[in-house]
Amino acid sequence: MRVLAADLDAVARRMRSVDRVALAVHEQPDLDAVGAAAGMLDLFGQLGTPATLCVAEGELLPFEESMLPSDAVARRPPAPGETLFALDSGSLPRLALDLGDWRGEVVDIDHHHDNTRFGDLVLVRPQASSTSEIVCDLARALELTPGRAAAIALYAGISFDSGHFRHTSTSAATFATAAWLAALGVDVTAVYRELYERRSPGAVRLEGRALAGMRTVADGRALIAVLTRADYAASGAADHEAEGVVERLRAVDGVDVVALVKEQEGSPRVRVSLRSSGADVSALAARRGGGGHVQAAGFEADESPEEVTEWLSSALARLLSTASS
Ligand SMILES: [Mn+2]
Repeated sequence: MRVLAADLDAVARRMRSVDRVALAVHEQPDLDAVGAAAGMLDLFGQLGTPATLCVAEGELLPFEESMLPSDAVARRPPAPGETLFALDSGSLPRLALDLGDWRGEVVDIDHHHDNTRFGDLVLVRPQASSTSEIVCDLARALELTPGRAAAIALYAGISFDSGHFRHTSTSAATFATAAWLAALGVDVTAVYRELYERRSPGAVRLEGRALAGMRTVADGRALIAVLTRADYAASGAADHEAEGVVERLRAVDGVDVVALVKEQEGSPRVRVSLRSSGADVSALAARRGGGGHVQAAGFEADESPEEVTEWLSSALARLLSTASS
């Protein structure tokens, strides 16, 4: 594929001229992926261009019922002749989509610093808080304002990816965009409640187990928490309910890197989430075939939680002994 540098206006121009659109998001889509997709669907709707969010069978879209129009989601690959807008995905294989033998134009819109620049048109802004924020930039370049439902989804996407406006990716532009969305009628309190205050008792119990068993590495500069199937069973929590744990670990004073090792029900056996306040955890994740952002990354492994934890302990001890302190 040709790789062209594209600016915001080039992608906005392409959005105006394209005939038929397939949108795609990364596997295990998060709220930024869904928010960006909802925003793009709304913009293409206003432009009068047919657009469908194409997702592989079995991929769960969070808040799908409330944030995405039901007739805009299809469990199929892109159709011939559709231009594929890939959202929030660092690479083509990471898409929650089996492209099969589909070939066509690809537009890559993302904020991951390790994005492989895979599209015919590439709009990658690593400094953006979220792909949802970039979609808002596109809306303004097109002189369009998202409808209220799309504005809510975009605001939710920004809130989610920025850790509710506190990660280092949160800039003045992020706040300006959030203000713009709030002015479009987003009830920011309602979104906060919906995103962060709907935890189940099981999720809180699960967090308690993870925190109680956490281990310290490198004199407390790294923390590792492990959740096994037994922890999920004892707390009565579902797989996706471990989300708050890494953030809780990260809030500990004097900690540079935190890791959460989660044992899965099926395969891969283990998923690891990494967060840091400076050290490059995406490089660490890449050594195990994973990736992500400098300060937020992850990988998967088929070893036992214990084996992965041992590997992490020594890798983190090495990383923090070489990193400037
Ligand atoms: Mn994102």
